[in-house]
Amino acid sequence: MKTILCVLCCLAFLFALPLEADDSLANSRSLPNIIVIMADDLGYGDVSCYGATEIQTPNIDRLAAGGVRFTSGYCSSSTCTPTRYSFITGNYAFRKPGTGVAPPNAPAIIQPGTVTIASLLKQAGYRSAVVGKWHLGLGEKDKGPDWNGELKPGPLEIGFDTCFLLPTTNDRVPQVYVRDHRVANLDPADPLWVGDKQPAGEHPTGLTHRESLKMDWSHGHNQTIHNGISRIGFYMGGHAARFRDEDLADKWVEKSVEFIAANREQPFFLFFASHDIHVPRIPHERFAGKSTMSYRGDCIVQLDWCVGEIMATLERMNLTENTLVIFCSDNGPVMDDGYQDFALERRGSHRAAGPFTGGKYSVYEGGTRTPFITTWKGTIEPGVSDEIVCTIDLAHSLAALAGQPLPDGACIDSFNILDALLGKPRAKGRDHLVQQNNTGNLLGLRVRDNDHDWKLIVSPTKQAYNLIVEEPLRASPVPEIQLFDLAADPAEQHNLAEQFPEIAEQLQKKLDSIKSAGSRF
Ligand code: NG6
Ligand code: CA
Repeated sequence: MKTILCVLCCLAFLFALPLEADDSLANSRSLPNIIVIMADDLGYGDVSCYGATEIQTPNIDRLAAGGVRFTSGYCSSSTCTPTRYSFITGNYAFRKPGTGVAPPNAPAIIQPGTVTIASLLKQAGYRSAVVGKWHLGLGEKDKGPDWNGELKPGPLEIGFDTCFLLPTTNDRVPQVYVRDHRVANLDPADPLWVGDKQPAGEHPTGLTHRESLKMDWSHGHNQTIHNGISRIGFYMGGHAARFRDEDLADKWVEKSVEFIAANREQPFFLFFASHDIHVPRIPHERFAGKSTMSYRGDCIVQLDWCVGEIMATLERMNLTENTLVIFCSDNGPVMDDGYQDFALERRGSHRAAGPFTGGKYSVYEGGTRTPFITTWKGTIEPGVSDEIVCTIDLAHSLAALAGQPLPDGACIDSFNILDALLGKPRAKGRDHLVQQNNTGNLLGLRVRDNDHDWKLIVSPTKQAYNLIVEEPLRASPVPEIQLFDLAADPAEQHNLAEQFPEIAEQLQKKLDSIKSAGSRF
């Protein structure tokens, strides 16, 4: 009897094993793939589904036609590094000093051990990749990137399984790709040196060899020259590893397609971090002249092509019904951001920030209210939503989608607005949002209740950059406290702070309490 029981137990155990394994596979497979496509410096009015008429973006428009197009979709900051920091950590960047635009030799800004959108999805069984612009630093604190050695910590130490990166922005040195922990194609016999001081001896720069440049600079951007373009910062060596600006978009698509193909059998998370339409705007030759708006417009066409390629890849691999795609931007638009690329001269009647005031660097709506589209064939009902959603909410919302609770103290400014992102009827987005400039010394607070859509702007410096996107970049004087009624005045033209001082004060108190306690407490 004992032997029979023992044999039965063993048999049961043997049969149970593969069943359990199959079960967990089935569970993780039922999780959708997630792709976040983040454009760079793309304004609310820069794509045709948000009203642009001087340029057509058929692939982005197709996302909107098949998904939810948000009219109050935001990034959390009006520059790149703080928005990306918040997207990845779910925390407002103003809480962490050192999250402003990262220089070429910046060390990793997000420390290993931080709960991130990638670490949360990894726990749920996702394979994650970031492909494209990183701009969140690489390497150890006080040391920065070891360009000729191991580049860590970086994305792989905070939850991503693999990465293929442009380390900072392409107007900053160096022009090399980083694959996982190393500069790709680096020849050890020609080491890469990166610094902020001009090297001794003959070193052509945008100042000394200005006449040789294929795109002239307008402010800054006059240091080391590569590919006929002078940059911010200096570098030498690493010649075999250097890329051509014209090839970036193709490379992001190629590496993303590789990642999707390799992971199609299991849930994956791809952060497609486009460099378009940041300066220097150098599209591939096949996109040159494809818009009426010179380089800036041609880069929008190139960005739209990338979106089309990602979607075509999903279709080819039969993944559209199992993939949530989110399209967003890292900050609002700017025309002349340091190179003479005729963005202003050739803009025609185009309004890059759409109906809004301000752009990149400002906390007026144009700085952070940007295109924001979610699509998932068969799950998301197409439509337009005016719910308030922000890139900072993706950490919490996507963790919820993957069934991952947030650990205590993680993602303190990130809301679970998954239902709103999925366009569910009557689902609510946020009721308030803090908008910040690069360093967080200028803050905006949008608050929505049943009766009002208030916006408070606090500018201790009494200055705002890029207030009118259609004019050369400059600082304009503004009052320290401004209050707008966004429902009646979306363009933030009528300051009501003196008319409704008690409301301004109430919003100021709310802002102070968010600053000290976190958004969800
Ligand atoms: C600014 C640069 C600008 C751009 C920006 C970062 C100058 C004069 N301006 O300091 O060209 O690189 O930083 O842009 O150097 S972001 O989109 O990555 O935040
Ligand atoms: Ca940007």
